[in-house]
Amino acid sequence: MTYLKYLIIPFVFMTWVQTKAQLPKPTPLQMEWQKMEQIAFVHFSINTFTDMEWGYGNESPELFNPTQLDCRQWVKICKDAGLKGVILTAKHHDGFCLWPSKYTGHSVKNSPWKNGKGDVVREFSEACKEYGLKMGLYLSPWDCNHPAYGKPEYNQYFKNQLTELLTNYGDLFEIWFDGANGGRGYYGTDSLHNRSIAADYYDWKGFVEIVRKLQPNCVVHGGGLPDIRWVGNEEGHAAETHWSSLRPNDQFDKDKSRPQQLNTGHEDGTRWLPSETDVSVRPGWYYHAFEDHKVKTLPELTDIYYESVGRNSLLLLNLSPDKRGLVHPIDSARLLEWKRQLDLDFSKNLIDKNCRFSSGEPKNLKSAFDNDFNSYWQASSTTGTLEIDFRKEITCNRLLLQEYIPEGQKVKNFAVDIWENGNWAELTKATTIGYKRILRFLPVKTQKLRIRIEGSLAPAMISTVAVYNAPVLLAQPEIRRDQSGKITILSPDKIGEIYYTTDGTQPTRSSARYSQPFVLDGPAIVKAVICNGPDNQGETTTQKFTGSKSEWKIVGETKPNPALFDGNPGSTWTSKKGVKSIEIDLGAATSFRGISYLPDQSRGNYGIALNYIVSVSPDGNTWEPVAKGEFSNIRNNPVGQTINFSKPVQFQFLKLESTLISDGHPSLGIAELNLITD
Ligand code: FUL
Repeated sequence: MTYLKYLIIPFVFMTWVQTKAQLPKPTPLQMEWQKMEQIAFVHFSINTFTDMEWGYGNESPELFNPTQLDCRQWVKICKDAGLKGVILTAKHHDGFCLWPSKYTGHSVKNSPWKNGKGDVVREFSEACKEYGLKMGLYLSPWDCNHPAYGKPEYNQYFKNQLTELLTNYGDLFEIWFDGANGGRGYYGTDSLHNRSIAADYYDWKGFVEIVRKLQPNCVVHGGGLPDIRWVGNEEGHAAETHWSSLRPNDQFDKDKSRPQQLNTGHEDGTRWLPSETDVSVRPGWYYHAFEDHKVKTLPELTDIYYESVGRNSLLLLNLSPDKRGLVHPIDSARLLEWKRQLDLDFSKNLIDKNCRFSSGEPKNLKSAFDNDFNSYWQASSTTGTLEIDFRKEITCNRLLLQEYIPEGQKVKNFAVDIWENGNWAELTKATTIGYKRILRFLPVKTQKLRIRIEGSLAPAMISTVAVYNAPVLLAQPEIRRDQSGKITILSPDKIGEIYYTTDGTQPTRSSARYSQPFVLDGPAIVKAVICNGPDNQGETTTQKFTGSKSEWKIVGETKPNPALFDGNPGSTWTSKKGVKSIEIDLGAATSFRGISYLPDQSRGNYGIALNYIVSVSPDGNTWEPVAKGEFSNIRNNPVGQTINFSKPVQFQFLKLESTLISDGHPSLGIAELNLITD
């Protein structure tokens, strides 16, 4: 045994010395970027005026005419909301430029705004300077307006524009090259057509060289993934296990999608490529008045914070100024509420000078608790413990940890214990930490707390441990109706009591208290709220239901189909392989003026329709098409879509078909399908 020790110890030591040497580390620029933690996006352009998410490139610059454009208002809101930098869409996929580019007429210079003398990028850069926020720009490589798009010379056009933006507007902290490319566009012609490009079409290397030369302190998003990576979705969450490192492109796992791997990173990654979580405060990236009631709620935005910043990612939160050129008051109020909530959550670190700390490795122990990122405690092996004795009973529901990542990300998994009746009891287990990891749990009372690092790539370096007791933020209830008309109301966190109304009024503690499902078929409106204790009332959920679905049948299917008719966005119906459509027998001639389609909401996003044809029929045999089009950006942002017909129809049969399903999936997936009747 004694001899064995001499063999094992050098072996273990060698293994982690080796691993340590190989661990990827951030550059000082990546480190500075990561410490910003939360930044803003602003999507504002011609799409704001055409009510679109992806323009076609043939929109007239005449349409761009904000009446009260004020970039100072946007930037001030971002600053007040605690966001540290702002990225503006200087040019989106439609090719319209918010600055008077020398290289195209498709810009503000041919718009009525300020008689063509305006420059939004200039006003934006001045506002950023005034409020002390870092400035970033988004420049879309896909350009549906430019005649040369798809030909080699377009790369030069793009470089010219990039040079203009990087030269004339002061320092940039981030440049965003968007990878999206839907193919279709006008490209300076009279007809809508497709231009496909090869995988190596863009001169990413050349683009990045220009950035390095003109703005050496600017990180690059996209563009062959040089500095930072997309988090793999536009819903606002990094995976719980989240590595800031990634393998080279040709070593990605074959059995997992690329977005899934960007969402987790690779434990054995060899490049430091931290993730950025981009998500909009609204369902879309651009302003649409019809989404005013869909601005994310406070609990939703708070979840986004915990699932991005709290999972080792950086949050990029989008604002969508409206046609006036101002952020809508609903959005600005929500952002400020969000800031207030986060300030409350982290208002008091319960680790203070009265606490006592212990560990198997006592050296530099205090450095883990001194709130200084640059000082850290280091474990002596790939496991280790950190123990806090509060010396009085405390109540807590948040644990914040930070690894000293300038030396790489190491922790693979850890557990948290609390002190219960004179013994340690495991509270929770988790995986990675990285730059910042925040665990949320239901409030516990304890006098001691212990962090057990169970495995790491090399001895962990922990620079921050903090413990908080955040006020309980009540989630919004979920209201579902199944095919039989049965309504179920759920409290996602299973905290508090649910109160509801069915007459359109606001529910309060004096409204009906929900205890079990009830039937309410036909057109209906249900509002519900969660209350906890005498003073804590959450936000109201409002759910409108159109006519009854009790007689609906999927043509060709004999079994009832709960997934399509259960009112549960979390379950999805899929068509048979190779069939990219659905026919529904509504049971009787029904009048409606459109339909709504919710694609699969699972992380795999199965069978998303990229385009649609809706047809109606009196008998299921002769069909009349009533709407045809595409769902822009639905793959990255699979939110509910609305299809409005040019006039109301009255028919018994409805067909939704798609000729283009995302990711080459052989079937159409539908989480929910509803008629629009009002
Ligand atoms: C996507 C784009 O297609 C969206 O329109 C939006 O700009 C988002 C941030 O990136 O890829």
